[in-house]
Amino acid sequence: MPDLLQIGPISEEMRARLEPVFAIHQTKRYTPDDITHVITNGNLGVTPKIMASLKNLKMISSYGVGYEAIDAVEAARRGIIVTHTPDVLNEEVATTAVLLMLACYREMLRDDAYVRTGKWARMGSAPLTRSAENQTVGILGLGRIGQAIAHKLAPWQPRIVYHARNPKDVAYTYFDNLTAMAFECDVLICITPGGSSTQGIVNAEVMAALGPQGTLINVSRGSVVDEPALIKALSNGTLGWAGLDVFAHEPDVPQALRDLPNTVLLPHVGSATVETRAAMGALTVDNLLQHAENGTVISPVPECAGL
Ligand code: NAP
Ligand code: 8YV
Repeated sequence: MPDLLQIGPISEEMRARLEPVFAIHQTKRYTPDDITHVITNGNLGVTPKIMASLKNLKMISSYGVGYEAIDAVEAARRGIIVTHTPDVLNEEVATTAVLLMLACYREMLRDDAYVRTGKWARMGSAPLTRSAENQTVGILGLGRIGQAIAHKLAPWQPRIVYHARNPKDVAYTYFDNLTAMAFECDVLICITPGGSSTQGIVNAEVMAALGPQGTLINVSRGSVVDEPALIKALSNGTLGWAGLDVFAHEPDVPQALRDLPNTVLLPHVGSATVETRAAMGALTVDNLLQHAENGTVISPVPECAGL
C-alpha cells in the first residue's frame, strides 16, 4: 500500500475512497522516507521544507485550481507530478464574481440593512443605486474562469475587454497594458493565478485609472491587489467600490477594509458550494487513485504536464 501524507482536512467521501488504496498519515506523525504521495489544498500547499524532506515523493494532488503554494518547477525537476482541480469550479467562481459585481452596483448590503434596521420604515425609501447594464468590464486573466465570467455576464450586455500576458483567440478586445485597460473600464474583475508574477499588479495607478465611479472585483488571490493602496483608494474616493472574495492575509481582513461602506466582503467562498466542492474532492482523489494504479494522472499542472 503506498503511503499518503494528508496536509489539511479532507471530506469523509474522499477518505472513504482513499483508505482502501493508501495508508493515510497525518502531518504530526509520519516517516518522511515512506511517503510517496501527498494530498493537500491550494491554501496550504506543500512547504519547501516538507517537499525537500520527502525523498521518495512521486505525486502531489492539490484540492483547488490555484497551486502557488507548491513549487511546481522544483517538483517537475525532481520528477514529482503535481495535480490540481481545474474546470470543475469555473461556473461557481464565475457566479461569485458576478454576484459581487451586482452586489456592489445595486448596493445590496446597504439596502438589506435598510430593511433590517428599520431605516426603510423611518425614511420611506432608500437612495437609488447604479445600473449594471451595458458596462465596460475588464477581465484581468482571461483563462478558464475568466472566460466563464465573460459568458455569465452576457445578460447584462457588457463590452468585455481583457488583459493577460498573451492575447487569446476570442472576440474581446485585448490590452497589453493593465492601466490603459483600467482607464476604459467601469469594472475590473481579477481572476489570474497568485504568486510572484501577479504580486500587487493591481496597484494604486490601476485603481486611480479605474476611478471614483469604478468597481474592483477580486476573486483571484489577495496578493494580486495592493491591499494598503486599495484601502486608501476606497477611503479617499479615488476608487468607488470593491467586491472581494480574497485577501492578502486570510483569514485576517484589515479593520479599515471591514469598516468601509463601499465594499462587499466574502470569506474566500468562490467555489464553496456543496456540489462544486464535491466535484473538486472527487477530482483530487481520482488523480491519486489513477496514479496509484498506472502512474498517470488526469489534471497535471502545466509545469508537470510532460512527466
Ligand atoms: P487559468 O485558466 O490558468 O487562467 C489564468 C489566466 O491568467 C490566463 O488568462 C493567463 O493568461 C492569465 N495570467 C497568468 N499570469 C498572468 C500575469 N502575470 N499577468 C496577467 N495575466 C496573467 O486559471 P483559472 O482556472 O481561470 O484560475 C485562475 C485563478 O483563479 C487560480 O489560479 C486561482 O488563484 C483563482 N481562483 C480563486 C478561487 C476563489 O475561491 N476565489 C477559486 C478558483 C480559482 P496568460 O498566460 O496569457 O498571462
Ligand atoms: C479553494 C481556490 O477554496 O481553487 C482555488 O484556487 O481558491 C478555491 O477553490 C481553495 O483552493 C481550497 O484550498
